[in-house]
Amino acid sequence: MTQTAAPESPRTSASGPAILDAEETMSRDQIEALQLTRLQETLAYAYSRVPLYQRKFDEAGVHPSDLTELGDLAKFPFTTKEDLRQEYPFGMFAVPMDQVARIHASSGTTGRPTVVGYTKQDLDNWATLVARCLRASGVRPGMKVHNAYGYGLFTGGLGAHGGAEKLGATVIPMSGGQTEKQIQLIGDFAPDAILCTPTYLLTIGDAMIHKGLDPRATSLKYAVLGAEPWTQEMRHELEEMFGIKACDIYGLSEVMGPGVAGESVETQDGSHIWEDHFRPEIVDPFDLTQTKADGETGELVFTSLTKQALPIIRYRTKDLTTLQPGSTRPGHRRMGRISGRSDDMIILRGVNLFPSQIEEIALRIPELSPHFQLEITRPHRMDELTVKIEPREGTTPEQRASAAVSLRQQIKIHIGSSCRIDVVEPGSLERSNGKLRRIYDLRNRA
Ligand code: DLL
Repeated sequence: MTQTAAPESPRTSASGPAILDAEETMSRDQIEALQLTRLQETLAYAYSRVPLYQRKFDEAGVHPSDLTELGDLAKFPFTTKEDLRQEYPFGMFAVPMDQVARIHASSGTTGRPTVVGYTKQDLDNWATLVARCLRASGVRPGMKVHNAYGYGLFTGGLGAHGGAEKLGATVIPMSGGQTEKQIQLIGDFAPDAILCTPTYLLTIGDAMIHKGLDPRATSLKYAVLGAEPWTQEMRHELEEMFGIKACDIYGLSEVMGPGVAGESVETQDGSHIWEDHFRPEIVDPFDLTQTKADGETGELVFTSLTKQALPIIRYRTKDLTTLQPGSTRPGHRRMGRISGRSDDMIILRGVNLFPSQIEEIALRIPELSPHFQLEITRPHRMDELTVKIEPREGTTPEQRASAAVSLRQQIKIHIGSSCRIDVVEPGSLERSNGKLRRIYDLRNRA
């Protein structure tokens, strides 16, 4: 009897080599040629369809036809979160509402939320770019992906979901929170990869250990982590804890959502920005007219090249980083880790301080977690810093007390600032979409 072989399913290539999009393998020259055409189209499109851009370009005395080379972009005005807030809710949309397929919004803990929209084509491009990131980070068609980014108005959950589906993975749409249930489903469904914030993966790992489970014994092999800054120390800790490879994924709602840039598992050398869809620049946050060269630190600025519903021109991310030449995707530049936000730098009694420095120190003290908040007050005439930090689950009061002493000493030695340490209960600091607000600067009100 002859047997007909079953048709090969595209979902059987879990261990096969990655098949890249044509744009991923373009040379730098090809990318820049594509960027120039797309930039000219985007500027003309935004100017003719969004009153705010028309007003801002006119005020700055520039016209889309002034862009004849990529460097001309520096003549155009910046866009800020404040612009989106002022045009709340839909004033920056460039298409009629019947062409908007989806709306997302920032959590808006202070003031109005920022609202973003997508056409069907935008959603398709977004899924393509997230799929690229996941594939670069080791995820393959046919793998099971546990998605613990929050679903809802936040772009993390649905953005990651669309990319994982587009890649041909099996998505488990768990969303954030319910740590007990996360642990159960990771055990029962045996996912290959997990998508969530780095601090939430740590919370899951700590909770497993607290229950007597070994995170290294799970089926997980890859983690694709982002939505908040994280350090190399955190990567090492999570990779050791779970026996996985952890890669970065970067993005922001105003520019698209997750998937603006993603890291390659074989090099783990920073996220490649998908430059066929976004033109990045680095500018001096204190003198915005100064564009920085590759390798120099400054604020990351993005212009979208293909977006229909919400074209975004020179959006100031406030994220501080560098641009470097591409490695595994040579036509696309890589971003360094985000060292901080230009609005997150604390000047404490004249010393510049970023939350990432505290994270690095906290991770070297085994009894402490990197879940912390910095509170700055000025009760008399001097600034005072209080670090509120959660200890690891299962630590004793004595261990917590001695960890607080070590943390205070290490901050004094490495940063030069004296501070108070307040070790709070595990899980007690407030989170939004799995992210902790790091800084509470109460100096003006104190
Ligand atoms: O956090 C989108 C996202 C979701 C990215 C899931 C990655 C994974 P927003 O809520 O608009 O969007 O927050 C954007 O988060 O400007 C950065 O300050 C920070 N951020 C995002 N990804 C990273 C990362 C999403 N990989 C803001 N490293 C950005 C450091 C990140 N910071």
